[in-house]
Amino acid sequence: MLTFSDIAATLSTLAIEVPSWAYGNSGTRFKVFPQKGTPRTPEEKIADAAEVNRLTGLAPTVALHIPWDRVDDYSRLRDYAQSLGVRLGTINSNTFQEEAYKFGSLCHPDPKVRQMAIKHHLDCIEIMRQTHSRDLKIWLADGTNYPGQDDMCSRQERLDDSLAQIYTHLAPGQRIVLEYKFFEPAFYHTDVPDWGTSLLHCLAMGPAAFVCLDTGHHAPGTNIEFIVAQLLRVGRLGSFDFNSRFYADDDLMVGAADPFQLFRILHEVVRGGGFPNDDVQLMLDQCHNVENHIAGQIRSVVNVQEMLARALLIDREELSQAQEACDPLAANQVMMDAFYTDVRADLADWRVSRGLPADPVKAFRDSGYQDRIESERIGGNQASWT
Ligand code: PSV
Ligand code: MN
Repeated sequence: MLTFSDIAATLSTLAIEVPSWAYGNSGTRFKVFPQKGTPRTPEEKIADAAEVNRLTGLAPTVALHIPWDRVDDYSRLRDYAQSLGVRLGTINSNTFQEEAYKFGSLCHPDPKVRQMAIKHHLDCIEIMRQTHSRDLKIWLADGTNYPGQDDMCSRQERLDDSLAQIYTHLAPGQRIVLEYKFFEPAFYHTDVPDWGTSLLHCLAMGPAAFVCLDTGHHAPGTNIEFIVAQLLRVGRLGSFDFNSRFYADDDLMVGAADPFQLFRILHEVVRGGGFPNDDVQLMLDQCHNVENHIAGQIRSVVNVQEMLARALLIDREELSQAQEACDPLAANQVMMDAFYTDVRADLADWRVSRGLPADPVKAFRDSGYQDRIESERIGGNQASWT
């Protein structure tokens, strides 16, 4: 059994990207609950994200969503982020909120709509140049609600063609990460429903295209860690959107619903060379509907850190020996010993040794930051996904 000091150096390289939209108001299709102090501008979202990083040392980059985070001057936004000790990360395109996209975007039957969606992605690539972002993340709401509504195969061909057009505009060092989701908002069929479809399109695009795995986008019971292992094996796991689900795409705090699943996923990430590895971007994709936005983000990055620490504690040599000896009880015991190791006290010490608060959520509550933004952020339009 390894000890915390064996893994501390590796664990210290952990960096989790936070999503700008987590700081805005969110809810369900029934109700969005506004919170006091919610950011009204991309700058205010970045300031909140910087607070998460300041208290945890874990969140050095912020992902933007376009057009939600549209500004006139992206170099200025980049400098602003830098002045707060963070950087701008993945640029997320949005092809799900325009009237024109009612029947799809990159897969739409009408070439004019497809062209509009392609143009949006080219705009995102230009933003990436100015923000110094590496990744363009594409998630498509495309699909159909009824059998026969459109020809599924033709839609794949259109997607192939649209993605190829976008891909050719990537600058050296830039990447596309293609996210999949098995349902919603389309309910009969989705154009990129699973990792296999995403992978096929990535292979067709070229070596700078990777799959994005959102942990909430799978049917109940799916063995997500197998998908992680498989994508790492073929070198095409580009990024994670971490969150938790009980039912569907719930976007709850990662590690909240099933910490053991998160542990198993992170074990495969480590096993497959996905950590430490800058090429696998660990990102949150969450909404905080009933909890404080900033505290919810802090709790989430700490949850990833805790489960990663436990995954790193797995004695891989012992595990391999038990596996090669076909001894399932011993092999499983190695996994469970690591999983049941409480790393919270060691992590508190680790934080203090780096000048960070031992308990980041408590430190946030005591910091007065929330009071300050509640009194300063009066008027204007609070950010919200609706
Ligand atoms: C879609 O459900 C998704 O997971 C995509 O990553 C979007 O960009 C994000 O949620 C925010 O709507
Ligand atoms: Mn996502």
